[in-house]
Amino acid sequence: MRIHSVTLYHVRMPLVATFATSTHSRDQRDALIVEVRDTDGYIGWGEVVAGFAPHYSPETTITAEHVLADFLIPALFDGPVHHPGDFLDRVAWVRNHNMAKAGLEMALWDLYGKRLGRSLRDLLGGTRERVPVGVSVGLQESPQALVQVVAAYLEQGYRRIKLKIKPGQDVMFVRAVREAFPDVPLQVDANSAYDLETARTALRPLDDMNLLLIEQPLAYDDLWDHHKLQKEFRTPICLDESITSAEKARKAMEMDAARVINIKVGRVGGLTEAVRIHDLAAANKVPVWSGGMLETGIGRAANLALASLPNFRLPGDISATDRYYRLDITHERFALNDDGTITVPQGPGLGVRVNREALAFYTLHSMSYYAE
Ligand code: NPQ
Ligand code: MG
Repeated sequence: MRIHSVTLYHVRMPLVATFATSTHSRDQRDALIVEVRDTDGYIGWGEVVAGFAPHYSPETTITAEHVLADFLIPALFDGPVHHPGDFLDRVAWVRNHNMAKAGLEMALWDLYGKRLGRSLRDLLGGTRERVPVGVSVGLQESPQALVQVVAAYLEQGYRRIKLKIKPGQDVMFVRAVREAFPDVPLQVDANSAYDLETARTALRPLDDMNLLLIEQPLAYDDLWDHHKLQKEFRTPICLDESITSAEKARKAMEMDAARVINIKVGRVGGLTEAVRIHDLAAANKVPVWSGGMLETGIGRAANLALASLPNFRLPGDISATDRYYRLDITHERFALNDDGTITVPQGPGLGVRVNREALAFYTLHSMSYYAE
């Protein structure tokens, strides 16, 4: 593939409902959409999931735009790309900025698949046609309010519920949901809101609530204290923020700091690295599942393709489009099947078509870059 040009669109999309985690609360989603065009006229799309502010990870929409414009896109223009993985090798010298790398790599995968007439799912080695999904429920005012929100999602057909927690809004809230729905598959995510001392005492009662896992209770870059916490809990500790590469995943598994791994394409620097983590976890008998970053239809399609791989053994945070957006930037909208799954797109590449009118409607600014 010879790349002709790249266009970056900074979009800001209103969310259907405010989403609150231990770190912050948002009612709109910023993202950077990447359009890659090759010299034969094929187009590929990608999504950079970094947010407006660096609450979840160090990157933001604007740092990603900077790193793409000044380093990653010039490297892409440096020569032909035979495979999306080639491009990542060429920019391995760029430290971190995983979400920026992943957004451009995703566009190259889409382009690569369209050129070959093959779906991303097939290219990645996916085996399933539909994948089990769940919903991530933001922090609510009271345990009663939370139970009502959960009831509504169960009504819609979600078969697994993830509750956000933080100090002061944890045990009472989770217990209320567990008592209202004794059999529902349930898990919690603290987004790094505790330190080891507070976690081992405050979260203690959660160990008796039959949870699938406790996600990232401690610092966003920690492994060791998660290892120490796991020794005191029967419930599996799952890492999200801390796993930024296959190397980190290896170390976490070696020290028993992650009995489950949440895989996010952006956080780990692309689909190639995500598959590497999947394979490594499979070899260690550690189940993985697909996290979510409130993606548009582009990133959502990529998550579905990835989650069709065999070691994705827990439902993903890949909800239906209408859980987040009234109008998306893809013509395709993803909906829940009756069995609590979402169907993986089958068309070439990501298998979605961008709605250029919607994209323009949400775009704050865009910039095009051309190969020499
Ligand atoms: C997580 N996602 O697993 C992330 C956190 C996250 C679906 O729970 C705006 C506001 C964007 C909050 C992206 C889910 C966000 C956000 C991701 C939270 O930790
Ligand atoms: Mg998380």
